[in-house]
Amino acid sequence: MDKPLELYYYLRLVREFEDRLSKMHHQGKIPGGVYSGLGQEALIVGSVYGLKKEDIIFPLHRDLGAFLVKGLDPNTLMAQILGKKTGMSGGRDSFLHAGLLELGIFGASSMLAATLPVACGAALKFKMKKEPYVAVSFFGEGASSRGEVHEAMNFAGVQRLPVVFICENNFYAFSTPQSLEMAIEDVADRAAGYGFKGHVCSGNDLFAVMHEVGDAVEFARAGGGPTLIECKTYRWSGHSEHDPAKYREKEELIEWESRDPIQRFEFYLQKKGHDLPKLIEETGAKVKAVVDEAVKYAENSPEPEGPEAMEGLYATPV
Ligand SMILES: Cc1ncc(C[n+]2csc(CCOP(=O)(O)OP(=O)(O)O)c2C)c(N)n1
Repeated sequence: MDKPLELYYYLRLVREFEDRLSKMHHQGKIPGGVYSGLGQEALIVGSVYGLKKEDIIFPLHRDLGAFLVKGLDPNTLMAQILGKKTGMSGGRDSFLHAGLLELGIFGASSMLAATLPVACGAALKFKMKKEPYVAVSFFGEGASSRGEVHEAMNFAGVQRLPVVFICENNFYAFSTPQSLEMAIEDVADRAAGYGFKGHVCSGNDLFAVMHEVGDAVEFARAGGGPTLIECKTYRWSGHSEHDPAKYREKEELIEWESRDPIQRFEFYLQKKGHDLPKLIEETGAKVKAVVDEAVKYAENSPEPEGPEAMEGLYATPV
């Protein structure tokens, strides 16, 4: 598949997957929370698409799409979300905390931003072993107020670590608006205090994200050190499926929906000469089939046996 079409496929796959999860949540089929990233697809696809398998990503609760773009089988992801034995953690927890190191995906911790210092640890290992890989750590603007973010960025700056910090600024941390989260406009400004560059870009513009992240990854790989990239975006849904998001103005949501990152990319594809209605239909059918198959696979997968919950808790004595 040529690159723009593959990017389009991922944008549509992430949206279809999350859309389906939202419906399944309302049908009572999902044991756990669903934190939709609808509207934020470009920043996820744009950040993860160009990475190597050995690069490690540290996604958070709204970054389900990152798993798909990093190469996780949609069947396995759906099985994980439904708590089945065939999921990454064999049914031991929800999507939120699972990772898969073979694919360079580190599972999130419940404590927001607790993975940023871990990303620095991974980056330090790359640096010490002279491996040409990069750690990419995602977090929201709400999480950016936590102390661990300061500690991680300070350490990354001092050690010139190959890490890229990606702040998904969607202007709300649950119901708290950005104006009550911080006294500055751009989280990226904080990078200066740690001795590295901070850039702001539109998280709804796939190419803008790809350029910023691509440059930062290249810089980190070449030994230049960390970069902070702030992607301005918006989550169309509430914080989670149980949040009706009444704290936002309808007009604000409509404005951001009109900045749909996928429609924007479709416009690009049309300008490139693609038959857009045909492409929309064909890609839609393709991603629907992938998600249908994932749901079927997950629903038909076995539940874990009770006693298995005790496995893997302690290291096996040598
Ligand atoms: C340390 C900590 N405080 C609070 C929470 C509860 N919590 C989970 S997500 C969230 C909002 C996070 O907002 P932000 O970081 O902006 O990311 P977004 O959800 O907007 O993507 C909160 C308050 C938590 N998980 N960890």
